[in-house]
Amino acid sequence: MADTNPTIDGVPPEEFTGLKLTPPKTAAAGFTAVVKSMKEVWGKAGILRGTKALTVLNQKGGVDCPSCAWPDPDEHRSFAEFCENGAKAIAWETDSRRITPEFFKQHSIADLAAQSDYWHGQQGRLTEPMVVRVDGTHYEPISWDDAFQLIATELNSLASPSEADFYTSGRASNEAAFLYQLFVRAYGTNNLPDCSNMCHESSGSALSPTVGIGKGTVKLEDFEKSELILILGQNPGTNHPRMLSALQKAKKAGAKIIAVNPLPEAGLLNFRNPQYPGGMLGFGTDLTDLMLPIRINGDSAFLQAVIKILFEKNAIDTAFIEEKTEGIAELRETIAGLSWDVVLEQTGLSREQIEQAADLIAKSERIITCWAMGLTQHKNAVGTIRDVVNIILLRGSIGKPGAGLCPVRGHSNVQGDRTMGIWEKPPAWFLENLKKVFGFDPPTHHGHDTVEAIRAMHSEEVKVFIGLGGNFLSATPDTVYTAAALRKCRLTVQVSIKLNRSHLVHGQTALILPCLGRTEEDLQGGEPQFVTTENSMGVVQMSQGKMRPASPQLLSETAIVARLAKATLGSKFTIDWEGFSQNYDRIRELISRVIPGFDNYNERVRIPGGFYLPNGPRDGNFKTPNGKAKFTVNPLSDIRLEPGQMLMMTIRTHDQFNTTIYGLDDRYRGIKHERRVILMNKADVAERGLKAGEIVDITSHWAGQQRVAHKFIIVEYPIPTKCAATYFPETNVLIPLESVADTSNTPTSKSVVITVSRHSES
Ligand SMILES: Nc1nc2c(c(=O)[nH]1)N[C@H]1C(S)=C(S)[C@@H](COP(=O)(O)OP(=O)(O)OC[C@H]3O[C@@H](n4cnc5c(=O)[nH]c(N)nc54)[C@H](O)[C@@H]3O)O[C@H]1N2
Ligand SMILES: Nc1nc2c(c(=O)[nH]1)N[C@H]1C(S)=C(S)[C@@H](COP(=O)(O)OP(=O)(O)OC[C@H]3O[C@@H](n4cnc5c(=O)[nH]c(N)nc54)[C@H](O)[C@@H]3O)O[C@H]1N2
Ligand code: SF4
Ligand SMILES: [Mo]
Repeated sequence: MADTNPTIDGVPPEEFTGLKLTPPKTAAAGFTAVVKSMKEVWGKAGILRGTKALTVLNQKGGVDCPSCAWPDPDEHRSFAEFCENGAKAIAWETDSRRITPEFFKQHSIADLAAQSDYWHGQQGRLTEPMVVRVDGTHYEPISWDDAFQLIATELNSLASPSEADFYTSGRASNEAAFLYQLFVRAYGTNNLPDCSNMCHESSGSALSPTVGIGKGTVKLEDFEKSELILILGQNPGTNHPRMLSALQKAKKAGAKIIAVNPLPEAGLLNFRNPQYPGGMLGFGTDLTDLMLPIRINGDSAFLQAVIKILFEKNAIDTAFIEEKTEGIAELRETIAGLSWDVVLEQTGLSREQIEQAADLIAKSERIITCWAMGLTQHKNAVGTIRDVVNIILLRGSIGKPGAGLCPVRGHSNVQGDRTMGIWEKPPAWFLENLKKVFGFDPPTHHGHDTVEAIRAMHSEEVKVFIGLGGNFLSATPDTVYTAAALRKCRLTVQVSIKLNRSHLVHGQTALILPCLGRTEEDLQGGEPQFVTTENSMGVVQMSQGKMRPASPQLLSETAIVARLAKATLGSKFTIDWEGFSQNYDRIRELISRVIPGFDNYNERVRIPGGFYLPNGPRDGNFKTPNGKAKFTVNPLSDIRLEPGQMLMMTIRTHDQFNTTIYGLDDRYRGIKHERRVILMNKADVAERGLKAGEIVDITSHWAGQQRVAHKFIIVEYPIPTKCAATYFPETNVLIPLESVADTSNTPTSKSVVITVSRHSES
């Protein structure tokens, strides 16, 4: 493969920033985290604005943190209900710097593409709608009316509505998301790919058929009531920092914790809670009782070995299994044939370690299993998560306090967006309800998910791409291919708050539509509006921005969707788009008529703290066709590494939110001021005749194809042999579009087969 070019291929520039290494940390948070939060917020937003933004963060009636989807306590919120990374998200959004039309006049699109993702984020907030027309080199201002007209004309000129794709990133509010899917379906397609397709889709695919709901079943308060918490493939210290408070409380109440992770992540080891004086002074709580340094994608082998031991010990909840489940006989029979040799090879663990874990599981009746991307982004991800379900069902550990399944969601409203109908495969009941309430026939054929959307753009079957938030180019796999796909579009549109790479690798015509962030006051017809979101535990609550908008020209996402719908559909349906955007209560009123669990939405969401959505399994009811939870038989990983190959996971640093790069450090892992690194085991480095600090190129291998990412510095790290780690999105160029999880079609961002070789300037 030839060298890649940021301007054409959408890859970040291959420049080093100056690596500094310190030993990995063995505790998370504490005083440094507080100092970092304040430095970030005051540095970007200024002291007054920054403090104002933070005082309403995660408070009842305030702003729901726009970062992750971890829930807030139902009761007793402290004055500082946020974490370092929540503060970074706020600082990033309340940035006092501005990108004006003058900026785009000065910098061509090609120049901007040559800058790093970090630099893009440092330029400040977008302020006006911008357009680049066919063969243009620079973005130019465009009025909102002209922008909507341009999109409407393109959409209405397509031979079929399925020639357009409508992406959503998980920060969009319930109101914006509901209106968006309504518009897209009224327009005539289910082409609603979203970030969830790359994230927890595997969890939904695993949970819906087995327990009858595609979401988690625990509440925050369950953590304190649990005897055992299993955390698989998740780095909460960085990605869900306030989960550490819940783990700390659980520990203090006597729970044990098992962490399954190739890396000894600081947040899994010890937590110094900055909300308590002791935590600030450096006194922490040890969290994990059993740390299992598993090989990448060895989880299914680990879980199946545990299941085998549970059967052998007869440590199963027979009464629960008989009453509530089906399919155990087949599981028992298949698992009996599991080979320990395969288990030990795939997990890289010892038999004793696995037996210790099984022992703790066998002894506990109230078990919570938490997981995130370390489980969901593999070929056999859905099967692995179904094995998590198998363990929970064997122990009867669901439908009672302190027990259950806890997929920990990513984006702050990704779960709510799906509830609102952002789904390329909408269930029939949802479409029927839309028809009943809005009087049109929604399309029933399935639309494109993210991977299918990329393929469809590449084959020019799709000609228009619209992104409600997110950074499609950088978040998706196979960067060079995806860049080519976006470039083939007639029109690409990005609704954004800051500059990102998806603005710079674009269709023949492209629009940037700048919108309000969640911290900003949203006035419609002079009346302040609020939006609502659903967190990882199914709590729906309000969020109301209080800050002055970054520019008077910004529109809310809801207003953008409403005006786009009006421009495109005119008065084709009796849907009062304008009325919706004037008063969000009207949208919520309609949501309550379409989606179960939202009765009296407007009233109940105004109660401080919001309300829980119904959750069958939480109450012991499995809404599967016959009312039983299902045991399933699942495959092990079929990845066989050839000599010299390693399996690579692409992970987040402590200084990023997905493709948004706040800074260049990965503080807890001791990797500073550099993102172009590859973490390898010392033995693997030596075996290849390489040395720590050397620069390598990484080649991925897939079905005879090779993809290359250039210039990464070797960092020796405590990671199992044959495993490597790099940061996303720099290495997305290595992930083949075809390499996806079975059933969920999620890109396998955590299982990339690679080799490394000394970098050569060719
Ligand atoms: N600050 C911050 N917060 C975030 C985000 C962010 O980027 N920054 N992103 C948000 C989003 S959208 C999401 S989805 C979540 C992501 O949250 P995480 O899933 O925690 O994020 P990743 O960095 O992808 O980390 C995956 C973890 O799984 C481990 N892992 C990787 N492969 C395997 C495996 O095969 N088996 C096991 N057992 N472990 C494995 C890695 O070592 C790492 O600790 O965080 C959300 N919150
Ligand atoms: N290799 C690899 N790839 C991955 C992953 C991985 O672990 N490894 N993780 C995957 C996962 S879990 C996810 S969720 C996806 C994330 O995919 P996306 O959700 O598409 O990406 P983000 O980086 O979260 O989006 C950032 C952009 O959102 C815009 N934005 C921020 N706030 C707002 C807002 O309030 N409104 C609007 N309209 N725009 C806003 C900003 O302009 C910003 O540039 O990436 C996936 N890609
Ligand atoms: S844990 Fe997540 S939601 Fe809570 S403050 Fe931190 S980043 Fe925000
Ligand atoms: Mo995610």
